[in-house]
Amino acid sequence: MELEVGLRRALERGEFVIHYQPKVELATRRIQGMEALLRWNHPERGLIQPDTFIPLAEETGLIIMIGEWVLRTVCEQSSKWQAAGLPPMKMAVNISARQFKQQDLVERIGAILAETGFDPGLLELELTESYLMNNVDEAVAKLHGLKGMGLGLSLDDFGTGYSSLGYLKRFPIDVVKIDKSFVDDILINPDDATIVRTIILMAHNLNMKVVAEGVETGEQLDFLAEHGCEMIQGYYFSRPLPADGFAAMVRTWG
Ligand code: G
Ligand code: G
Ligand code: MN
Ligand code: NA
Repeated sequence: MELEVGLRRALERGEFVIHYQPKVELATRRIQGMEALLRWNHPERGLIQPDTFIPLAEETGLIIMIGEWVLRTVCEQSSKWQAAGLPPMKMAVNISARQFKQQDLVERIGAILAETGFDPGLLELELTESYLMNNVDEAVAKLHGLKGMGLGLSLDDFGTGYSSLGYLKRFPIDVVKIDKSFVDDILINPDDATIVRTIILMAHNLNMKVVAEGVETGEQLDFLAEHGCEMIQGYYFSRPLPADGFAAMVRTWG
């Protein structure tokens, strides 16, 4: 209850902040894009991670307003960076189940793009299979609506849900994100190594690219590179950083 009141106030008082984590393209070692990750800068408790408050925001429906704030904020931030001379980079935003369920999701996102003048080609949505599978026909129609506006679509936490490969081919998805839980033990657990290799093969056969999440070591990176994974996200390159820190990192990057 206290948290719910706090969440409402957090929006009004501007207590949310976004951190950015790079996605690095293995072939070129360049920053291809980033994932926007929400944090709550609580006046007493300090920086709160999203796992603590996103579920409540979902339950109460506040996620709709928070999600729109995130979208608007990252579009504005990205435009500021480009005005300051940073190269255009893809911006990925997480979309929760409740947000995805909105009937007018496509129109709402279109309105924010129009309002901020942001290039839809640079915006990517991270979606999870659990809610796409809930109502496949409706999901397919929405995904085509989003693609029709020029957005990129990626499938987050891949492999952790009840992935139905039969449905996967119906989704116009550009990128599959291999969940950190598979990457963690890639070098010591043969089953995880097999799963990761299989996800990469499957994605490529469906014309999707692959991002591996939670990459922390050079050995993990080498394994992923060897098996054709295109992009890496993880502490090996960078933790999620506040906007200023992210911009500084981009400026000094290789
Ligand atoms: O950095 P990490 O602890 O940031 O993120 C934890 C989880 O919170 C991730 O699974 C991520 O998908 C989710 N998350 C982070 N930012 C957002 C956001 O802006 N919107 C939604 N819906 N989920 C987010
Ligand atoms: O939306 P998603 O669940 O994919 O969010 C990614 C989560 O993984 C965020 O919480 C982010 O902070 C976290 N993360 C990203 N890279 C690493 C990493 O290399 N190690 C660990 N432990 N967490 C990571
Ligand atoms: Mn994500
Ligand atoms: Na994930």
